[in-house]
Amino acid sequence: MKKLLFLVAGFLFIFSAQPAFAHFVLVYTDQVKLEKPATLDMRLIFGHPLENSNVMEMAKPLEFYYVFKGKKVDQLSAVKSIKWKGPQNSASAYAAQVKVRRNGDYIFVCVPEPYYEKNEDIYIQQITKSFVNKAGMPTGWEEPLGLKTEIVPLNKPTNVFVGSTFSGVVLSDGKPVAGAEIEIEMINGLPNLKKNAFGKNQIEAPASSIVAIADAQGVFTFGIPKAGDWGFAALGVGPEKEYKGKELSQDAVIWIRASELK
Ligand SMILES: [Cu+2]
Repeated sequence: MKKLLFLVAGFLFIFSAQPAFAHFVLVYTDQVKLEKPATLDMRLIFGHPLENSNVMEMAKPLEFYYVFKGKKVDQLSAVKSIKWKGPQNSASAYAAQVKVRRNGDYIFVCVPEPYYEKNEDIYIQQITKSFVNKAGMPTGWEEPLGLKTEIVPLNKPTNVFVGSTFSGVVLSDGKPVAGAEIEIEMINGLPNLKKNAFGKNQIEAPASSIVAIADAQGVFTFGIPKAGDWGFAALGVGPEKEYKGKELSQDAVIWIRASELK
């Protein structure tokens, strides 16, 4: 009996020791609404954006590209290794300079190498999308890209306003995922691309994670309470469940930019 109690206590300890906040892959650039041709200064980072705690090591992504009017434009050769600083540590991340000339939607996709999470003894792979638009012309932000798993936006992701809502559909192998669990975070410490560092927190992170559950059609909605970059991570929804003999959580992540109506 004593032994059993010990075991139970041990399990409780393990579970309570889990971090309250999720990991998020960030595909970040300062300006997502462009007027003129530009070279985007982009960063690929793996961290805890709301808590703004430790930054995690990121291996070179397996894929990095954008989709413009249905065409995939590879950007992996533009990716350079950097160190990214958080308030607690620094870790490997990536920078890329991406030229944008034509008007329309640029949908960026990062497919990272699965990350081994020691605390849980599992691999995590977050297939991540973010959006840039030039000249306000819509050219397909609402289209699925045919990724293994992805969140398809139901609101224009570069033009969401505080006090309105954002909805998305969670897809795995192109099919809606009923009841998907979605963790929601904003980038609390604004990224400083000159210093390659997160800034100071703008708000106090809530004591536990913000979560939405998708309905039977795989749709979720969230009311946007503050301007900034909001990330949505549907956990473990991807079709691949195993990597190197261990459990794989293949997640779909989407980033949107919300602003205040003035
Ligand atoms: Cu973490």
